[in-house]
Amino acid sequence: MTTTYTPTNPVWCSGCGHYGVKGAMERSLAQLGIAPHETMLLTGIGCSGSVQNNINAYGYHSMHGRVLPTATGAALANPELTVIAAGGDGDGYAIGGGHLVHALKRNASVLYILMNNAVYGLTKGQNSPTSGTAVDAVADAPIDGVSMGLAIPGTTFLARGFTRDADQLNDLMTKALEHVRAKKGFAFLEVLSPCVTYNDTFPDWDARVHNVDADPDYAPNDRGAAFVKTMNLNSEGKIPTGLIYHEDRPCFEAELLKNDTSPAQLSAHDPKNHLDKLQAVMERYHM
Ligand SMILES: Cc1ncc(C[n+]2csc(CCOP(=O)(O)OP(=O)(O)O)c2C)c(N)n1
Ligand code: SF4
Repeated sequence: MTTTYTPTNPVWCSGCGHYGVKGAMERSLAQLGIAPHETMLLTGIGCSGSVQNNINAYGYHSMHGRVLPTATGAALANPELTVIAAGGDGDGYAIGGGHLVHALKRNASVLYILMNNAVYGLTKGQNSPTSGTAVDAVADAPIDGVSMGLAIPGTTFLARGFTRDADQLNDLMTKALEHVRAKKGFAFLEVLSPCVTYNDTFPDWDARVHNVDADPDYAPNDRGAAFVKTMNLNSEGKIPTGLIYHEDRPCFEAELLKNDTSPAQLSAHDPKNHLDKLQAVMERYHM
């Protein structure tokens, strides 16, 4: 008997930016001909994380902030899968911030989509690491994912899209998926995806985005120049979008196995050989 999995409809508010992320994800996967059985989508907790319920692929809903280690494990365990991780700015820049830094540094072949709405949507409107000006009464300086990504030496693919510009977002997501499929490592795509209910940033972001893809002098393979340009844009109150940085170097999986691809080493990484250990761990959690 064949079981067909039909994704449910999203539960998001009308006008939520996350619809645009879901649309771009479906469009890019279809354009590249990546089938549902070749795709695994893992997500964090948040309105953003619920995208996992609505994409026809293998799925896993991780604990809040913990999606990246789990996604890295999936990519290492089954290199034939296209592994996509997704979550919000609370998930990825607050509780999961350390994991993001190390995922950039490690460069395993995973696409990470961080849906930035500058607020905690699911828990009803608290300040997030990117809120900046007050959602709550107290404002502090916002984290900038682009500056952070450029500052980590391991970063190989860094981009920022905006759900308002569906074609650009689709293009960036396709490029990011190609990077991951070619085993070039970790692709970090931050998407400006406004929360229309608790912090409607559409008007502000509409006025401030600056697309570096449209600048013929912008060189996404020059980290230093990218830093200067994006920092200058930030200080002018602009938000850089587009392909910010791209570099070719071996991914973590290639580095891990390059010195030893003997059957013993490959077998040590084969999850089928560890089912007894997994069973023992699961037993410990039985009441
Ligand atoms: C360990 C843990 N801490 C806190 C929470 C509560 N919590 C659930 S979602 C969330 C933040 C959601 O914001 P974000 O990640 O930005 O996603 P959004 O809902 O805005 O898409 C928080 C704090 C939780 N579920 N687990
Ligand atoms: S609360 Fe905000 S982030 Fe959550 S579904 Fe509604 S608009 Fe989207």
